[in-house]
Amino acid sequence: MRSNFQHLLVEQDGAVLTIIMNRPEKLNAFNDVMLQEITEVAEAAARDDAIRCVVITGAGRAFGSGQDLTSFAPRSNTGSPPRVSEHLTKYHRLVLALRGMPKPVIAAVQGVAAGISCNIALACDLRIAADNARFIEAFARIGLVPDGGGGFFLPRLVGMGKALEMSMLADEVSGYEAERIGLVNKCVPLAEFEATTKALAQRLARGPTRTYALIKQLIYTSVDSNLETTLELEGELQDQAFETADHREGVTAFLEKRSAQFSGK
Ligand code: LHQ
Repeated sequence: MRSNFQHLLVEQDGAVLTIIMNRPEKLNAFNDVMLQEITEVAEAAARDDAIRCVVITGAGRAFGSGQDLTSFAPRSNTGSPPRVSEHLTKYHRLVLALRGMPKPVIAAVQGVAAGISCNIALACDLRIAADNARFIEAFARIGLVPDGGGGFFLPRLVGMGKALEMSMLADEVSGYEAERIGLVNKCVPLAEFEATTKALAQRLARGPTRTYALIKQLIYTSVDSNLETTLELEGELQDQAFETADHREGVTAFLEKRSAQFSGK
């Protein structure tokens, strides 16, 4: 994986890869270069067995402020409107890379997460917020519908009523409120944010990585499926999990009354 990026900082600490969106003067708004770079890194991380957990976060005082509105603006004069749906397919590639990543992905959100940046956080498996976090489904403020998978993730995380409220009113949701409604897994004081994120990422990176990939498949398939189909899938996935070295290690460790040392295999 290359290490030189225009709008990203990428750091590897053991088996944890941290991707830092880095346009702080624009609150990490997505332009084409940053979107292309983060997608490239996410896809490379998915293929790299040495990486067992991915963290996505923002530089400076924000997670991200959504699409850079200076680089993708509506045309006010005559002429054909910009094909926003074509532009969105680039975001969809990132969303699919995060959901399909065969290892855990954490969004670490401090400061504002607005518009499509908020929804990229929702595409991750787990979310940690600092107590200065501000989640804004800002789309309706500029006459748009939630994109970047927001229409899918929001009602599944917070229920239909809150999803409609957040999308229509586009009001800020604080970190602690986000924790209360299930939008994030945990909100912590800003002073503890980095250490909490690191501890969770390192813990996940020591876990049974292949099984985590199967868990993602099971949970994400189930929300769009019925009980019978999910039970069938559960059997197929458990067959695979049962064959992993980490399953054998987990059982052996239990029987030997010691902690399991998972290899991710
Ligand atoms: C920005 C941005 C930004 C450029 C702050 N762009 N510069 C849409 C269209 C097309 C295709 C694809 O999909 C989308 C999806 C979307 O993401 S739609 C939603 C787009 N985002 C927004 O509508 C949010 C716009 N930003 C804001 O409302 C505020 O900046 C928030 C609430 C995020 C933060 O407010 P403050 O903390 O008060 O910061 P600020 O407004 O002072 O921003 C700091 C700087 O960042 C400022 O630049 P300046 O040169 O004046 O210091 C802003 O202009 C710039 N910035 N967001 N999206």
